[in-house]
Amino acid sequence: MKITRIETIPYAIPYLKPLRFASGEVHTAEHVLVRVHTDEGLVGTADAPPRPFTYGETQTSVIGVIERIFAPQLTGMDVLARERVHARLHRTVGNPAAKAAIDVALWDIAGQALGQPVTRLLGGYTDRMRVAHMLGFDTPERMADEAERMRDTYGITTFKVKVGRRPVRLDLDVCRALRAALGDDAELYVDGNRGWTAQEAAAALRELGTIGITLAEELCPADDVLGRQWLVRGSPVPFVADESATTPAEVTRSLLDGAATAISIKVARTGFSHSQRVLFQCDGMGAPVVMGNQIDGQLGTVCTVAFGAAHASSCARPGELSNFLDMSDDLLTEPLDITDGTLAIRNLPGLGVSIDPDRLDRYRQDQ
Ligand code: MUC
Ligand code: MG
Repeated sequence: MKITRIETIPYAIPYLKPLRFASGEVHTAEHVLVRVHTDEGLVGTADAPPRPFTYGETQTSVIGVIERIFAPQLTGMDVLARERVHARLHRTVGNPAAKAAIDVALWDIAGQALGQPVTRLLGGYTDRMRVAHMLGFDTPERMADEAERMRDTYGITTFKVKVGRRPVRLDLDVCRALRAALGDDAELYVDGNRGWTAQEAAAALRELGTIGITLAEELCPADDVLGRQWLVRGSPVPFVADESATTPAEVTRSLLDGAATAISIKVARTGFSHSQRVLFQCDGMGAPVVMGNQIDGQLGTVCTVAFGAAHASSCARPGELSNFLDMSDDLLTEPLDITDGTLAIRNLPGLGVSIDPDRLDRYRQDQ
């Protein structure tokens, strides 16, 4: 089966409330729907969420690199020859969301062709994951209200709290308010998106120790090499690399250099193939992983749960699978359903998704 065409459709769906964090904010999901067509009529689907503030990609760059560089190189190639496809893709540096979307779409086609869910092809470990909800910047009261609503409505009891503001006490007040509102049973962890210095982060970690957190993510820039190593050495909880370790090689460097002791895996930036490389590397090195969220809609979330549930180590802790709840609408025909704090895989061939044509017409920006 051969690739005949790669279609890119820009679309925009507003958020009900913006997600704010130390390195940026998102008001509208301005993503690109990627469809890989084949000579046997199967079509693979994937979502590319560009994050200019983190990886430098935009909707225009995703469409440009796929149309001008990747599609001409991949047209005519065997859908199942993923290693060869990746060798072509990686002649071009960067562009993680564009490359990941092509990889995901190829796995979707493989699953459809074999009549098996992608999650089974990846590893088939279990059928669901516990969900962690990501809380963007707001006042302590509003963040605590949101967490309580997520707990009461969806049964979610794990929260990733965005931190990295100045003064540092703004975020410490939030964490205290969350602990008071949710009690001792809730799990809290923090993500600074590089907003603090190593020194600010070290002081915050001392306070956070009394509140009780389980992970600390990107509290200071990894490029502050010595400061970051010093911080990670003294951290009382696993220190997660997210945007500073986005390729298998960066993950190795980060773990060996002491810039992190745990890794966030995002299917939106490493697809399924390279997410698996990262995961197996972490397994081999004894580093825990978190299934992260690149502010994904439902299609991206289907991919994250498919990957997370496929392996024991990727579902050992809750995955960040709920931020699509903040979107005003979505493209999927069958919406995702979080119950009892868990999200189930789609037990259908491929990714098991279909795109609602009316909604795509409403939100696409190219017509
Ligand atoms: C995260 O974990 O940092 C914020 C920006 C992005 O690309 O992902 C989010 C969440
Ligand atoms: Mg992060």
